[in-house]
Amino acid sequence: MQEKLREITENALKKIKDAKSINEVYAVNTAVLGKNGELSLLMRGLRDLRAEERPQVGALMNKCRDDINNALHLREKELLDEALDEKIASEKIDVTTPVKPFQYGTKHPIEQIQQELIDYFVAQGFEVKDGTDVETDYYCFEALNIPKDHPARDAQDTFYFDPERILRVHTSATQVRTMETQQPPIKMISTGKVYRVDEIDATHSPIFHQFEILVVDEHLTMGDLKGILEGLVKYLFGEKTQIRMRPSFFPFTEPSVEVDATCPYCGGKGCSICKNSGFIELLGAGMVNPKVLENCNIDSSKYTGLAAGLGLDRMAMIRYGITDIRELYDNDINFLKQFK
Ligand code: FA5
Repeated sequence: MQEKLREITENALKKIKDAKSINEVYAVNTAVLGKNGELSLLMRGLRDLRAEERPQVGALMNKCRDDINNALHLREKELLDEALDEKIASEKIDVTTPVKPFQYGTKHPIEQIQQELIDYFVAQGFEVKDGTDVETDYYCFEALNIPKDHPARDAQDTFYFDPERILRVHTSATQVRTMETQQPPIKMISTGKVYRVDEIDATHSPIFHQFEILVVDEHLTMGDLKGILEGLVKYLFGEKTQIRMRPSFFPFTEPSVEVDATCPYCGGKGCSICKNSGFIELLGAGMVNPKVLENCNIDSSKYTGLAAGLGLDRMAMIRYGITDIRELYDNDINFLKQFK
């Protein structure tokens, strides 16, 4: 039996040493130490030995089993380490490999113009006033001299939560909120999303963006308004740009004007962008109606105000030659990344 034991052990140790894979190691384990393995079967024969032989042979068997077990674990660890080393070597990162350039987004054209206008006016001492998208009928209409039955409401119909709470139709609501809480002199701008029940077409969107200018002080005139707007169009479209004021109507300004600029594409000669008129429509403006000042507790016998409001979407369309407003809302990255 001792001879057989030595033979099994030597064989097993050799096979373990020669094992080239973890599976070969596991196979030796099963063949020798498994339930029906060679050594296990031999150990079962221990009970057939004479009583005085059993302790010595038993101890030898245990030693052989331990030697084989240790050899198995050692070889298993060696092979696992080798596999890990190979894996690490094969996965080495080549830091010199050129990487794909990271795709940075670009500022949306509306955001670009909005930021440029904010920068321009803040540099001239205007304060940026925040408004809210959800407004009340009072701040959007009533306080701006547009009572419930006024026809001007038709052109500025909006979305109602209830008869009082609405989505704001213009940034002019922020004028009222500012004048209510601040006495002149006031020099403010306000910008953001506005909403109207307008059919979608190439120049109309139910959600669009406005930029509002308001100055209230003593002795302000249409001359001051013209000066501010001339400075603005020259900043946006170049020094040679001229403005033209046409009489218009807004219930909250008196007098009111529509302001056009000489076409930045043809310089006023006439082209397809300006529909051969030489001018492009830019914004609405006027002197703040004294009734609006009084609604906000500002003394209209002492102070006058000038105001202007423009559509940022239309401004972006003019600036970048975009012919359909819907392109500004399609989120097509290839379209948007042109406007860096
Ligand atoms: C107003 O909203 C006035 N609050 C502007 C104003 C302010 C006048 C201060 C006087 C003093 P209007 O309804 O014309 O005015 O809109 C202003 C601009 O918003 C328009 O010139 C146009 O550029 C833009 N606009 C109007 N409706 C839409 C629309 N559905 N989609 C895109 N842009 C629009």
